[in-house]
Amino acid sequence: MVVPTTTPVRQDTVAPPPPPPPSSHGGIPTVDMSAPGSRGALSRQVARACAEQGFFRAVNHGVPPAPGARLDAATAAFFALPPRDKQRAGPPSPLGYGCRSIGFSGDAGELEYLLLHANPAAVAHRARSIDTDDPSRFSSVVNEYVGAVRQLACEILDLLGEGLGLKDPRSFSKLITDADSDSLLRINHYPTACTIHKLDHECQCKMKSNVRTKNGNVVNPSAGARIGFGEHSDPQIISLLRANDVNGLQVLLPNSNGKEVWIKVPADPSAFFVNVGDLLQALTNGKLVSVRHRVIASTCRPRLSTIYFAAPPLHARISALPETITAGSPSRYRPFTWAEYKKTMYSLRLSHSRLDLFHVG
Ligand code: GA4
Repeated sequence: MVVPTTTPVRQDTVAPPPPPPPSSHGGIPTVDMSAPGSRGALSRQVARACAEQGFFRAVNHGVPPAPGARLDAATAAFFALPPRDKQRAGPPSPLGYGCRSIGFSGDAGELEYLLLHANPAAVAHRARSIDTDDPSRFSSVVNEYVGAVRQLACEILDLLGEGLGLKDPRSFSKLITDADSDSLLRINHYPTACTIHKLDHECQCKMKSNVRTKNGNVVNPSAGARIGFGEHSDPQIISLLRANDVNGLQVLLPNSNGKEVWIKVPADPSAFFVNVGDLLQALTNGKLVSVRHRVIASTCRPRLSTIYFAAPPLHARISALPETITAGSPSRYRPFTWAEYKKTMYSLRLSHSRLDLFHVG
């Protein structure tokens, strides 16, 4: 009789192979969206990056460069306008043109920006104050970009749904393709140190480097680094950022000793940087993590970044998907609507860990 030297393994008990570790870009996981290999391996790779870092660089993502280049040209032309012309699109309410001031609680950064609702009717309305010569040209440039980036966001969310083994892998993407989706597009311009001072002077922007809150506290002391956009997590489902070749983005990640450290993200204009938002953390019962990040403005080169914040409709009810709840990991957050979450976030400072307020127990 021949005695087998190893116990045969039954095929149906074999666990799927672990995902290949994403390659690294200065410590930042990189996912090649067009790499040869199975969709299963790709979905596990995306899920792993979103669970471990809440952040990754997507390369070979399939979004053609032309819509981004057209949007960059249109927004750079806007930021080059005299301050008085830009102010026609402001002040931010929170949408519109903003200079230094962020939100309503006294936060500020070394930047100017355009914050737009991503739906075409809202874009058309806002375009009238942004491109007074040809608003419909500006709208079509924005809509074309949003269409292309939303498609990539859906693809990433579907891969996440598959990687997490959801019964309906489209659960996440359905929230952002809803006609009433509350997604936003933000274009941030971080001018050089001397340009922003000129801007302050010309637009008589009351916000200087030290900004005081209602109770008189200094909230953005400019000791050392120029804080372009202070530490925060994105509230929505997922964010896709594309920027020019100027560094500045940093993410807060645990090092090999488990201590959280700021990691500099090397610029890559051809890539999208993807980060998990608070809602995705809540929907997955904390399996995916919403990463804290910030931008340090360069003193000598202007940074231009465009971020698509994919969000559900205001009335969408956010609660952990059943597949993410087990006896050992009960529901961590109480259900809430996106409208309720938005109201809370606008009452708080940028750096607040607002999802903690929805934690049960
Ligand atoms: C951070 C992510 C997005 O830029 C943003 C920001 C929003 C705003 O600028 O109006 C907020 C901030 C962001 C979270 C807390 C609140 C709201 C400023 C602020 C202090 C557009 C978003 O959705 O949330």
